[in-house]
Amino acid sequence: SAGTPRGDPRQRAAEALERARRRTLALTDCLDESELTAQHSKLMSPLAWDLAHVGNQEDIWLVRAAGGGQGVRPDLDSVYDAFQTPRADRPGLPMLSPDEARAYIAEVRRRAFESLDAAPWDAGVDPLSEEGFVFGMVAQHEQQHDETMLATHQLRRGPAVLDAPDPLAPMSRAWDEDHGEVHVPGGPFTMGTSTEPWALDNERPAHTVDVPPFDLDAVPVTNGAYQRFIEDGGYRDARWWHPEGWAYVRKADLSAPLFWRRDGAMWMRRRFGYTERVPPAEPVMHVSWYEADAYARWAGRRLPTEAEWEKAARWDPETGVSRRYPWGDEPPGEGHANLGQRHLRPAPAGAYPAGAAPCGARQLIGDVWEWTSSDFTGYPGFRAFPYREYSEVFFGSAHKVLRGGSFGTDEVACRGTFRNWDLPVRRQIFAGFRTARSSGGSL
Ligand code: AVJ
Ligand code: FE
Repeated sequence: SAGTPRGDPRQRAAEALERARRRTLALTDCLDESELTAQHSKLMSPLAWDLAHVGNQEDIWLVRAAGGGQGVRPDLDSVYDAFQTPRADRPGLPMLSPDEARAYIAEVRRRAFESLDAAPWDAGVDPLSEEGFVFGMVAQHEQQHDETMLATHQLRRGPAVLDAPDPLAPMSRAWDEDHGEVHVPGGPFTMGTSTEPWALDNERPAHTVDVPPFDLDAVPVTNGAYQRFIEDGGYRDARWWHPEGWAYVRKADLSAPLFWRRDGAMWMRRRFGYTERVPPAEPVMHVSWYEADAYARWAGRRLPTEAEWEKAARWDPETGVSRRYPWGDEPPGEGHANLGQRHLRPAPAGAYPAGAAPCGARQLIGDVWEWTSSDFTGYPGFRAFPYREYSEVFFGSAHKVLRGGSFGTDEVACRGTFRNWDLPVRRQIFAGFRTARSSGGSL
């Protein structure tokens, strides 16, 4: 049925874990010890911390919780607990050296595979291991840190160390000029999931939400469109800004997305160690929620709610059923979406026609995370699982929801129901947005 992984669940888990590890090593083997232990930005951990942290979570959840073992290094839990030490203070921790971290995570992985072989996966036997949930959770966790490490690479100064081919441009017109919008009719749809086996607690349970009719940008807002907001004095006009956003741009003295710099009449940006002209047709990224919100108001529009985003991405008007992905239930293929760090940038707006949703919107999955207007809260019937610190402690009005994944998100950590969240001031993540308006006049 839809939402059930194909093939042997053990094999699916093993493949997801191995794919995550190949990526973790690719992101860390390319830098020397001093670069791995340096703090490239106060916003981020040293890469050597992420490296051992993914292994420590695997030690806790796969070696100990699922496998019933003693754990490889329980004494390291406090060093790699994200809640005990904020990112800015992590350089002061008694961390493993990069080589020690590599040996630690390899040993944890060896023991995790023993747990995987022994796990009783009959439905109902053990909620921690049913359908391999906890293995999927750990693979998603490592991939999320890999995306965070990719953001650290973007913040790092110095010569480029990563390389990847560019994504294909759309075949058709210049989408940066007039990208148009799509219509989503009003009415109820199923939001969230109760059947997707590796869905995290915050995606559950499935519930009905009645969404009034709205129009949505067919593609994410582009650099070209965003430049017009800048050139129209958008950053200097309080009318467009949320009051907190206005205070923030004044104080931080912001005038463009992070990593942009003006060179005469041209906008330039730094991207993974290279400086290049800002490509007008590409989705804008490295903007905070406040900037996205201000742009939308300037454009006479607003950010979509999280429910609107998910209805546009999943609701099939033919069947009334919510899909796993905009294009259907099949896992993301290379023609559907720009995911998995195959490329080191978003594709131009209008790419991936095969990944379009029933409403016609493109690039909802992949390319850039999309800010929504919604606060991160639990769905009706939410139950924290397997630990409160994954989601529940972040619920409230401090964090805004992002949807859809970026070019740096692996498919295991991305689907139509997947919810990401961050503070509205965050700019180092691979986040952009699209805008919406209610049908029939009012915003
Ligand atoms: C879901 C991306 C906000 O990185 O803080 C990693 C994921 N949780 N380790 C984050 C996560 C625990 C989380 N985000
Ligand atoms: Fe983590």
